[in-house]
Amino acid sequence: MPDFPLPPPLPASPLPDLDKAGLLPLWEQMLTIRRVEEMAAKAYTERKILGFCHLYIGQESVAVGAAAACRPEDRWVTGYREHGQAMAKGVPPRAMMAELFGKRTGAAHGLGGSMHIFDQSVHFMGGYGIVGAQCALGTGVAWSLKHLRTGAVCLTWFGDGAANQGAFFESMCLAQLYRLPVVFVCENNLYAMGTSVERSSALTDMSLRGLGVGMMREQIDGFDVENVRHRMGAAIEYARAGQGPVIVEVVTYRHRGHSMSDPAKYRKPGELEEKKKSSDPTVITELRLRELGATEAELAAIRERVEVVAKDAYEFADASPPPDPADLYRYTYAPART
Ligand SMILES: Cc1ncc(C[n+]2csc(CCOP(=O)(O)OP(=O)(O)O)c2C)c(N)n1
Ligand SMILES: [Mg+2]
Repeated sequence: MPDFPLPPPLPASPLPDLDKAGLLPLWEQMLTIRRVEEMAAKAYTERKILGFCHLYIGQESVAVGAAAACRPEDRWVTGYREHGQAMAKGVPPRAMMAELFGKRTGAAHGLGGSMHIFDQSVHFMGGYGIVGAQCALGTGVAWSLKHLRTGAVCLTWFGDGAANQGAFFESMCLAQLYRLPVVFVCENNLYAMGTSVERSSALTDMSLRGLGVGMMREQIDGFDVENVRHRMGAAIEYARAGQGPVIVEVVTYRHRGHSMSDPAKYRKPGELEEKKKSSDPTVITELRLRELGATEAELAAIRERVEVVAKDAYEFADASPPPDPADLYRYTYAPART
């Protein structure tokens, strides 16, 4: 045992359990993310989306569960696998897809692309491609939230691979020292590109890294959206109360390759099929909804709505104009405050 005081466990969830009416919208959000990304994959193979494109399919319950535990004014800062997080935080599917297409109507005016979705109106503060760097950005955002006395919390998202980066460790040190309102959310999807977590880390529960600075921590199951909502709720409200940061490791799994150009041959034989069967978050929530009394007609109506939204996003993006070259440098710096 370490010879320093271990932080106590995180408190119980401050949120009530969801009934059918509460859970249906979360299922709809997860399906929307899934279908919009499947349309993005189609657009990628049609060469309508160029460059990098990292899909979130399989991890939808994490972003949706976290969003259900947040307030609108809470900030999110994340990496490049952020399409699902952006939509969960409130970026409209049209603006998301148009950004992937590099169109003027995109969330970042078509100048950012897949890895740089950004929408200040819903406090989604990006989308960054440098692995681990977003941890420092999120810590800075939390510093500002604290000093402006906003009562908001910053969720700083990263992966199991990013949890080996120096910027992440430095961010934890400062966040704990200054008791910043930040929740570090490590989505452990078991791989960093083609390297499995066992091959890259001696400790595979990344939340344990928080103990080195005395940070509150927890490892949670990320496949059940209700569980994510409850445990993220506990972490977020702890940070919001000014008690200091929390690190949560959410165990999850990505169904697709690292990016669209990865055939994902590094998985163990049968692993993907087994995970899809046992822990697809959309299926887990569908089963729960049936237990809660959701009817076939209710579920079918949601599926139909989702289909319309995903197709509409694709068509909107396809029909949108490209950015105006005159705007190339327009968003490089924030407008000066007067
Ligand atoms: C500083 C830096 N080093 C390396 C890379 C190349 N790279 C891109 S993604 C990635 C793996 C990150 O994996 P993880 O943090 O687990 O996130 P996931 O892709 O699983 O969501 C690497 C090494 C990078 N973008 N930035
Ligand atoms: Mg990973």
